Amino acid sequence: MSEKKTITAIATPPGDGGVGIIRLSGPNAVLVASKVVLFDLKKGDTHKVYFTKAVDCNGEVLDEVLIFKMCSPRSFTGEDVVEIQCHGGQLICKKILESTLDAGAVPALPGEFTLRAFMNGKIDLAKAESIQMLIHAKNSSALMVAKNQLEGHLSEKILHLQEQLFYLAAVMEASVDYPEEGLEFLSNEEYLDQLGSVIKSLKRLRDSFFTGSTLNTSTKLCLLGAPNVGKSSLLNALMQKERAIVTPIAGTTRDLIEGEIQLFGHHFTLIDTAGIRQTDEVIEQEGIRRSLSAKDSSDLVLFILDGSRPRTLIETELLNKTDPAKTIVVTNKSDLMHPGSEPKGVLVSAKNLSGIDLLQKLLVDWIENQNGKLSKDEVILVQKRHFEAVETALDFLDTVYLGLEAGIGGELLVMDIKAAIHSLATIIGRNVTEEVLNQIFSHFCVGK
Ligand SMILES: Nc1nc2c(ncn2[C@@H]2O[C@H](COP(=O)(O)OP(=O)(O)OP(=O)(O)O)[C@@H](O)[C@H]2O)c(=O)[nH]1
Ligand SMILES: [Mg+2]
Repeated sequence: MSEKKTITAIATPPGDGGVGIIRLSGPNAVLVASKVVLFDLKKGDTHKVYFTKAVDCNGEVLDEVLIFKMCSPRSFTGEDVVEIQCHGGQLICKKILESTLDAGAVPALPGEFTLRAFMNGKIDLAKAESIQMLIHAKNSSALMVAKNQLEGHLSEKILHLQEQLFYLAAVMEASVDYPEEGLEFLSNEEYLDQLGSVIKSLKRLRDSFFTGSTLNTSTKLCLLGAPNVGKSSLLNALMQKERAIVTPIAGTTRDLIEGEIQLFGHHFTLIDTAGIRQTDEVIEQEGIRRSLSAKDSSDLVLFILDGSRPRTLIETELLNKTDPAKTIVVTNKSDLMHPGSEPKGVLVSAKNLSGIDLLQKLLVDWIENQNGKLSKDEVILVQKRHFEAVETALDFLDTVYLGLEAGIGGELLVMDIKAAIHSLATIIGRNVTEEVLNQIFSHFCVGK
């Protein structure tokens, strides 16, 4: 990824919308943009917006646009940046993009704008990664953690731990350099005490990765039950659209049907399944096999009973086999309640939508109980790369701790402290190889 060239990309997502943004960054951003609009941007002020028209390489007008110039270093990338805001049609964005290419810019690679921001010292690596997380956050907890990371909380924590380790390394080195002075800068106990506290903080951070790694995932929610109980109707009610076919015929759904919903900041993947019953029909048998497999691979099961009739033996058996920790029982068709139906769990009617809000609340409560509520400025590890760096640092520091306990001199241990500092530095982007950088930024979208 060359830093000399001026890069260009559509920064807004594909699809039609109110506005589309074409973003340029690099030494010739202003020059290129001036060729693409009917306005001499070189004469325009920095951080000001101008209204003009975009043209193609033949001078043909493409659209009315707003153009925004941000001169280096006061821009996201630290380079000269120009953003062209046009109307948000896919085709018009593409035409203006082509025009910037004709005028001398080159297409940006995925994540290249953020890579440049990192290279130019505008953001550290942990912050760059948080931008990616922010864009792809599936729920409010993931969004909150990404925001904390973007604000630099993780970087600050790492820097603080590094400072403590630098101090210990410096004192150890000083004791080695001036042994004849007989100076004891820190007693062995003090070393152990200070190192122990760094190790404890790092272990807490490492352990947070379990929460962090599952934070941005969608919860797989399987709708299970006998045929005709209203699984597909409930899926449609939760999705607020006619996603699955609903008929009065038992055995309507044959295959798994998925749909995505967001509930109070939590993302769910709903899976409608074929109703479970004894059958000789081959297609239905396969459908039921898939239903049971979906049940096993889901995070949570909505076990649906039919309130308009008594429960069957098969239903009772199946219910007894479900794990109560990952099951919410729902009695549907509450509008047709049968006196012998033994309603269980939450009562809903997919038909008149009663009880759906209560069910939604139970789903959200279940997730929040699983994750544990994150406090507002909680620093947790989300990226595997960060987790591995902390693990490596801990390995070195554990060696140092054991060494100190065994009475080994600081001169033999200082190298391990430095190795731990080095490993932590990779989180914020010092000492990372180009290969690692390319790996990180290749996951970004073009235009970011
Ligand atoms: N009165 C009433 N009817 C309902 C309710 N929910 C579903 N139904 C009806 O019950 C029948 C079966 O509904 P589906 O949603 O197809 O049931 P299913 O569990 O997906 O059935 P299979 O796909 O065959 O396993 C349809 O006629 C629905 O209109 C409800 O809450 N009240
Ligand atoms: Mg169905």
